[in-house]
Order: sequence, then C-alpha cells, then structure tokens
Amino acid sequence: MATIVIGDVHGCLEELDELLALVGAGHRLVLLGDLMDRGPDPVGVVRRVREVGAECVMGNHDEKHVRWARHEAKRRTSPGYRNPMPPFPADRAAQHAALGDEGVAFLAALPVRISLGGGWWAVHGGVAPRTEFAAQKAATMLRCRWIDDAGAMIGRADPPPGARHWARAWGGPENIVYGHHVHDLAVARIDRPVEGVTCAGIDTGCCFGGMLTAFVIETGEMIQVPARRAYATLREVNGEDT
Ligand SMILES: [Mn+2]
Repeated sequence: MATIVIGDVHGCLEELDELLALVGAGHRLVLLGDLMDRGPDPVGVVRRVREVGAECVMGNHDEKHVRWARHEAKRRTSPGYRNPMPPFPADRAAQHAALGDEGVAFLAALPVRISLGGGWWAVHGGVAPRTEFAAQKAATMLRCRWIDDAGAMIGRADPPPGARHWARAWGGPENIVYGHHVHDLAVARIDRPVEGVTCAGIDTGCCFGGMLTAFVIETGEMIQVPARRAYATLREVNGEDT
C-alpha cells in the first residue's frame, strides 16, 4: 500500500477516473483540494472522492462554496442580511446548487492539512516560510503562493517584482506536497529549498488542458493523465485567488 496524493481536480471527473484506474486499488489516496469550479463535473468529483474513501484537504475554491452557502443561509433567515461576496457566475451557481447541503457539509468538514507519514504533509496552497508548520494559519495553507522578503504571504493577485514562491524558501523540517499554483502544464515542480526538505507542487493544470498528476510519497513517482481538453483558460490563473 502506497500513499498517493492527487493534484487539483477542478471538476475533471473523467481524468480523475482514468487516474484512479491507473493507480489501482488498495492505496491511501489524498487529494489536494479544489475539487470545485472550472471543469465540467465538480459534483461528480465530490461524489467520487467520497465513494473511493479518499482523504482531501480543503482548497480555496471549496472554501468559497462553503462561505457562499453560509452567507446565503444567513440571508434566508435574516432578510435584511446581504451576502457580501460577489455573486457566482451562472455556471458556478448551478454547480453550487447541484452540490446541495450535504455536499457543502462535506466540503466544510475538510481539514486544511493532512499528515502523510514520513515527514510529509499535504496542504492546498502553501505555508509561510518563517513560521513553524504547526503554527501556520488556515488562510495561508489555503491560498499562499508568493512571499515577500520577510517570508510573509503576499495577498495580492499579481506578485510584485522580486516576490518568490514560498516553496523555494521553506526551511522544513516538514516535506510538503501542494497544489493551487500551476507551475507548468506538464511537469510537476520539485524544490529542495534546504538539505533534506522537499516541496512538491503537483497542480499541472488539468482543467486548463494540462495534466492531472498523482505523486507517490514513498517513491517520488509521478503518475499522470492528460486532460481531455481545456475546460478553462489559464489567463491569470496563478494570480486569481477568489
Ligand atoms: Mn486553489
């Protein structure tokens, strides 16, 4: 039995099913979140993840559906309350409706980090390099991409000149596998920021026509399935956090 981590699925159910068939049964499966949005069947992806008994960390897109549901529930019980979030576009709203209360409850219960053994942890986005792993904030683990010279997360969409990706500065000792940031549409990114510490970025942009990537913790092997097609355009994706 291996521990196999799967990158951002974003509704790409056919590719997920192909990858699960390649991987085979009997392994510990951990998804990196962002099951929702962009691809054709996010609700089917949520169903499949539950069917196969996979674990999953929460992604920022999953969290957004949870937050939307909470605001809408409050609005229904308090007619004067206004949902402060920008409305979902029509396709996203339809996916949200199809998710239902039970699907929202499933997403709401997802942890923001999962221990994988062997000194490895899974998070969706990243960590702030000068903060110890146990003290990382949920918002950072959900969304971090770029950091400033002090090692703090840069919250803005477009990184200022000189910003670095957090994985190039993480001091460990934990090894971290993450999604969220598409470094490349084909090749997963491996950083070894300090001796003995590995960060593996395995979101290879399946929903943008790239690859769905699985990473085997024990061996470092990557198992990939190409996207059937591009379901969304990559424009600004690495700066878009909403
Ligand atoms: Mn994300």
